[in-house]
Amino acid sequence: MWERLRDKRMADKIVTAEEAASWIEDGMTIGLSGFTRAGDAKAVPLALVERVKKENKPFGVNVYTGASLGSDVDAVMAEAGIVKKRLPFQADPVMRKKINDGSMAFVDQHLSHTAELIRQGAMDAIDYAIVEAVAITEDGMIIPATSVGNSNIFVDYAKHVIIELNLAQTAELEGIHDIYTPEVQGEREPIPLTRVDQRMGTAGIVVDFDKIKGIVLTSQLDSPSTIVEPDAETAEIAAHLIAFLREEVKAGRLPENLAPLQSGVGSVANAVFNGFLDSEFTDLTVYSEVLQDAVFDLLDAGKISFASGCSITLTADKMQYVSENFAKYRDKLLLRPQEITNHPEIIRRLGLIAINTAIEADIYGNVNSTNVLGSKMMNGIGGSGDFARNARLSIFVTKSIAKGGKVSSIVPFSSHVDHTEHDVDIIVTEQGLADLRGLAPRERALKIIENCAHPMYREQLKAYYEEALTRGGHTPHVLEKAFSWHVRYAQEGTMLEKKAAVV
Ligand code: 0RQ
Repeated sequence: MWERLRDKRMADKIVTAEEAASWIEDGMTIGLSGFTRAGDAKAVPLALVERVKKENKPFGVNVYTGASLGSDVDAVMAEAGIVKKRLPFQADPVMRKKINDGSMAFVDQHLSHTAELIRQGAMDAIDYAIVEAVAITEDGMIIPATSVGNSNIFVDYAKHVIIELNLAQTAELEGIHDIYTPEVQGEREPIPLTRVDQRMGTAGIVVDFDKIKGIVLTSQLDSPSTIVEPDAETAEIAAHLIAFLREEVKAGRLPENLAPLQSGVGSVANAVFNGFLDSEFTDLTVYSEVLQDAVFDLLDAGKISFASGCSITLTADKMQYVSENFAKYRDKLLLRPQEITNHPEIIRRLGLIAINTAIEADIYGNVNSTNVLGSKMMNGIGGSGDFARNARLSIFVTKSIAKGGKVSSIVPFSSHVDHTEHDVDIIVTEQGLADLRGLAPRERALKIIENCAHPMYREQLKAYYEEALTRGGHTPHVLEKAFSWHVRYAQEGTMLEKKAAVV
């Protein structure tokens, strides 16, 4: 243990998870480490739930994180009803249910914004930062585990800090973090990052010794991701995208090793990255938030030369393999705070190719990534907006239909808009790819319908568009029918019109 807890002054601060949890009071705000199941605080939040259950008194806290948590922490906290407000991202079915029945408040925030809002003092101040670490250095610096997320800003601004020192995570993680925190706005210098593999910060989070209230020793690994293997459709999406990128290289708009790649979470995004395995592209770089399985497959295959992210989120087998063989990845990886991985300044400077996932897109290119049928929260916008607005190429991928064809992912009007038509360059489905750059709305509509919609919905979309044209306008719509597809799905269980269903 002492090779992990190298600052001997800290010895007196070791406490049990139960004792640390006893410090958290009703009405407080806690900032938990964790980004897409990686590097999350596990022991203290779970001990807190147990304590509250035993006490059986009204209790609620605001919970800020990097992104989604693993180890059922979100599920258990939501189930116990102790979360008053949660931000900036979650991906848990139990929590989703509470958010959608209105019993829990959720702020769906651009992931790069949380740090700025905390710095500005524009949200409830953090009482306790609870962050996972793999080591505490001789001079008291916190070495995060498999994610950085918002931990640096939580530690900076919290009144107290609790460290969960995880002895089961590989100690080899030390050395892959680059912690850089921008100054307050108005006094800020340009962020000195011009290359994906560049270091500019410290190896860990610098913390005021007196702020550390407790250190809890833990030994639980991250919970594995549940990515579904690529299927025929996601492989087709990848093939369309790679063919497009090939043409961009031929046209001289991209270099042969492309530009730094970003990809969102989920099965589709992972499958798209998998598509690079069989492609001619090499010497690729990644500047993303989540590093999923496919990134490590591409590193192994020698296709990716360097990957910068904010968390490492892997399936069970991959996690074991990567942990046991971490030495071979160490000089090809960096983990940074999410404020930096998702920073508009850097995304624009590096000229990223951003690949994110849509729930639905409309005929003009507005994308919904969050609210099913316009109102039911799925996970959250995550970093997709940070990247889409600022990338060199903003790409959205989705299967053309969902729910066995009862839902078309291309609709007349997106029932919720996360990414406006102004932020969407390319839409790809298994049917094909629509390059929307430089196209006016009326040019976009036909391209999206022809290239991306499923054949079973194409005529129905064309009929809507033709009727819309009779009303005129820059972005023609039949407003009273714009959401009729969603209404039909809610009432009849399918977006397909009856006459079309018979054909
Ligand atoms: O539901 O599992 O109940 O069948 O949505 O859909 O096709 O499995 O896709 O796993 O890639 O997730 C957008 C949710 C896609 C995800 C989203 C239903 C579908 C299924 C999942 P079932 P798939 P994926 C990084 C960047 C957030 C934004 C982002 C996501 C379920 O990628 O949360 O990219 N992104 N952030 O059946 C109704 C439709 C539907 C639909 C799909 N049109 N209507 N349901 N589904 N399309 C994240 C971070 O920054 C951390």
